[in-house]
Amino acid sequence: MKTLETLGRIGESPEGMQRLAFTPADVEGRKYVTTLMTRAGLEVRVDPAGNIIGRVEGKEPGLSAIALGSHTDTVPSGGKYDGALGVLGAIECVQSLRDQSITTRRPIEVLDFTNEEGTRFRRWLYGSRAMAGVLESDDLTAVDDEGVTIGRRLEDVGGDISRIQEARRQKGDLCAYLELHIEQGPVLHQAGIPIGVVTAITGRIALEVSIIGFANHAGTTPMTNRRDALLTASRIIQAVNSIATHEEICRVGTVGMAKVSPNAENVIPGRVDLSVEFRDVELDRLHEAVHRLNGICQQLVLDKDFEIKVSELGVTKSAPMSPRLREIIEKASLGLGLNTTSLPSGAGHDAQSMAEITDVGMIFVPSVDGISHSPKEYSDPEACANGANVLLNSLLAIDGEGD
Ligand code: HGY
Ligand code: MN
Ligand code: MN
Repeated sequence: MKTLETLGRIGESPEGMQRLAFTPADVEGRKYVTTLMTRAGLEVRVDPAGNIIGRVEGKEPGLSAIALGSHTDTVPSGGKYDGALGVLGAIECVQSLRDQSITTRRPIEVLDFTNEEGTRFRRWLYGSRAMAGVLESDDLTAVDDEGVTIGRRLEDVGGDISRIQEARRQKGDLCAYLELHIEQGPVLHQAGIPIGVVTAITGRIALEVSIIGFANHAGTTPMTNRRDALLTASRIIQAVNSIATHEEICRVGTVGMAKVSPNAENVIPGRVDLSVEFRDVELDRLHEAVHRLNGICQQLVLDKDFEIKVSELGVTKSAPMSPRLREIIEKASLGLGLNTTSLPSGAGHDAQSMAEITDVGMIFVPSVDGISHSPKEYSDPEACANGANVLLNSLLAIDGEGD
């Protein structure tokens, strides 16, 4: 709890956590994590994708490592537990083993992934996708809203875009990846169940929708002679919501960002850029949602004489969790007298990238009132300790496999 509170003060503001990837607060948070890793006896390195990797060798050389991790970047005005609990909980496990002079058979790696949230470049799970070898070409040339390239930002956190392929780990490097995370939803808290064993992580399609109308004088332009980009954008926002609610084409649809130009109260908006994301565990439902949105935009172009561009920024496949690790997490929880339930994750996680190269398992602990990506995000000390203990005992069970 002490390390969570200390990290929770790095990048804290009255509106919540502002420790966005590549900001000075992110750099400071990474320094703190590195100090804790070193104190726990981990050998620390930063890979070309900026991922912080702490490693301690095991008793038996040549065995593949067990990895534990998550991320420490936050969304704007976010909470103190999303990601942080998983990284600090993992360090706590290694620290506890060291305090009790327990050396595992296998090496252990603690991972703090770069830019999991993807807020600035609209490309999430960045560090874990680099480690899994699933970055796409646009991921290497992305430019943020200040016109700075991802390559330049990576330098600020010790990365090197020219060598980013070296961040890739091969299948077999790791024997398992475990991630402790807050649920970020209401299920565990409402049911009063302390541990969630994740079954699968949702898929997601991220889009940019640009509506180009015509900026004109708000006072002199007749209502019948306007191409108001924000008015048309409001119809698209309504459509995104309806695709997921009334039409039930996919599980959720959200417009989280809207950039209005020229953004002046006395100018009819000439252009609006919207972020759109759809999520569902079924990829074909995501493609169907995009197809439906494209149809609605084409109709608006015909009716309203607008230019509307829909560009796909990224598709993230859903990932099933390993049955082997689900059983280990389940047994570790029950062994600690902690009830569990199995549930899917509506949030995305680095574990879904790591599923490309190793078995993955996720441990959820309750989020009070299911709130997350908000300064109101809270998990109580007992929940955090339960999660860390299940993580530690799952780690030991994996290490004891094959005996
Ligand atoms: O957006 C998400 O689902 C995660 O918090 N990155
Ligand atoms: Mn998040
Ligand atoms: Mn997270």
